[in-house]
Amino acid sequence: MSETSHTIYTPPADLVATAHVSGFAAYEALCKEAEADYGAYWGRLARELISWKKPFTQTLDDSQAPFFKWFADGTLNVSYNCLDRNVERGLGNKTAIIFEADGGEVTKVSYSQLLAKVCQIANGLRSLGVKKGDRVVIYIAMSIDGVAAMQACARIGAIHSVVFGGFSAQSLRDRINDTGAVAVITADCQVRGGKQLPLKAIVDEALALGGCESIQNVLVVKRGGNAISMTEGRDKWMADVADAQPTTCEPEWVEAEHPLFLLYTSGSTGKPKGVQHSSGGYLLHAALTTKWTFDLKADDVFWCTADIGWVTGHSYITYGPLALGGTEIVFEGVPTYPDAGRFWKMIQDHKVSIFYTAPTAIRSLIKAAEANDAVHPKSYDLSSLRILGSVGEPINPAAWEWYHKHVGGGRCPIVDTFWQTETGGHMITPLPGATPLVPGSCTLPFPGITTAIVDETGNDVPNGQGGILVVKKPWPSMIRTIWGDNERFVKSYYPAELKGYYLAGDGAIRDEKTGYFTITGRIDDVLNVSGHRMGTMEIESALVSHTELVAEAAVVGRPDDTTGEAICAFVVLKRPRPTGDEAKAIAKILRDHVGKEIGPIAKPKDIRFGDNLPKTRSGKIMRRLLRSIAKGEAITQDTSTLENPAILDQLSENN
Ligand code: 6R9
Repeated sequence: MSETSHTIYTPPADLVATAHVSGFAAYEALCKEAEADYGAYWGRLARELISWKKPFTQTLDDSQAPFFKWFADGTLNVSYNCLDRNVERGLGNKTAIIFEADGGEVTKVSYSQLLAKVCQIANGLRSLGVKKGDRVVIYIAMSIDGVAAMQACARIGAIHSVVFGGFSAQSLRDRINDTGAVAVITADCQVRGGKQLPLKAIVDEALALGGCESIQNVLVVKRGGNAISMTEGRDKWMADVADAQPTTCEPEWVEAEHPLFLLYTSGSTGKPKGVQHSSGGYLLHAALTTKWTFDLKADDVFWCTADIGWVTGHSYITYGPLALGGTEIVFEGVPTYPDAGRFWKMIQDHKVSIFYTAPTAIRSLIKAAEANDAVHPKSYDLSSLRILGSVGEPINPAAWEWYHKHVGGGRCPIVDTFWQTETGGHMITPLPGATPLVPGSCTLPFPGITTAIVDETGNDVPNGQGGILVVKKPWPSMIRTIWGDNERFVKSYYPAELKGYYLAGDGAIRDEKTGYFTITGRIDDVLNVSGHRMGTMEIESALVSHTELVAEAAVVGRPDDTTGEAICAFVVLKRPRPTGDEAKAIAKILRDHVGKEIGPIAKPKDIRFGDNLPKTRSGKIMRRLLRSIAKGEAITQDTSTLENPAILDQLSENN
């Protein structure tokens, strides 16, 4: 359970004076406008923020709920909205992206240059036969090329699916297979923390695993110049495909509901879900939240530290800031290289004014700063900052206060933004010039978003009483379906007992007096490790796929000071229970195996071996007991249904 503090921070007067949403009354007025005529509210904003090729005549179509449609008879192009439109309104020479490489080299591109690059890639993709509706998997590190590749797909109506560069060949294969992609865009390598890590070689490995027969082309961006193998007929250098192409490219005008991208995320079963987003509704919310939550203005320098492999990178790097004609940072490296002052140095060097990062990064940088003044924010000039943001997991009040005081100099509001891959953009968040802040609370719903807390039957629970977080009405940037699995979409997000509300999968509580929301954590079998969603079942399947060693495995989370939650695995081997050095050696083999199956982020921190797992008489694993053991707590729960009580002592021993 996360706690909230009781200190209240009111928005700074100078910010209130100039903010897009200025003062709490303005926030309330927007909420009222949405409540009074929901369709008209979203319709107004969709006309104001997006250029439509063909204007829509209907906002929400709920005739096939929960398969909602927004702005369905309108047509647009997302890349046109992010690039051409800005050039047309005179921002051609404005810097769109300031890219800082791992080693510190800086490259800037203007809106005109980015548009030209995107057009060349788009033309290159078209020349290879990639067309509207085709899926393109992007497996590349943080780069201008990565953002441009996504925009190029959007330009020709191809549906991108970005796979985070930390995922293994097996995970990449599974995603390529599920999307049925025709092409992969990758790089020869990625550079992180001074090291080159392979990308193209992993694509080769993924494709060799089989099941990726739909792939016709692999396009490789040159990053490190490392030796790679090229398969004749299939693999091409991006430069050879794109550089000679014209720098203009007619956009594909697509219907608002045309899928813009698929992004895989963990659910409570083993198989990741391909979350499908639309073009019109998604772009609207990405742009609108960037405008109101971050109060983005023409002269801001915006920096979202997320990777484009996660939804935060999609909405707040590739789409939102560009749709508004903003200037943003794209950073290739890691926060601790060459030292843990890197973020602060970059804020100083680039005069960043809006900074958006994850609690896990803040917590690890606090530790480093407390140990070494040289990497403490006080050793840098951070006076350019005006707004700070947090995303991905609950931010504990102590980390919030530190972030506010030492990074924000006590002047900058922190927007603690609650949202999900499925929601496309912010759902519950303060607006910096409007909402008084309480550390540990994501405060109130974004105007027009109808979050609520209910019980198992969908009835509202009173403030002060925790429950299930739902969204009562559909909203423009919501998930449209799980790619290829409408049934799973309905089951996961619109369970029959919840009265047609969207089920977020998180628990939450509202403050009795203020109605402020605090997220209390997932209510399903999904863990949040350093802000990354990991399904316990996914990790369990990875463990049992080591068929030589593993008979059975159960995975739970336990609280961790830095990463929020840590993965703890209980494993029954096909051989006698190991102890001491043998246990350590096998734990390493299994950790590496999970790294290979899913990716390094899924490696369990703790692996414990038992002769068995605690089970009910009907054979169900009692995870609540495992959670207590993982935390090192005494077992106080009822164990009367447990078939094999002695196993608890054995699993509690550290081996
Ligand atoms: C954007 C993103 C979604 C899950 C979500 C919740 C947790 C995200 C949060 C937060 C508390 C916040 N979460 N933001 N919990 N406070 N401000 O992170 O998407 O990777 O899909 O994760 O993350 O548990 O359900 P995603």
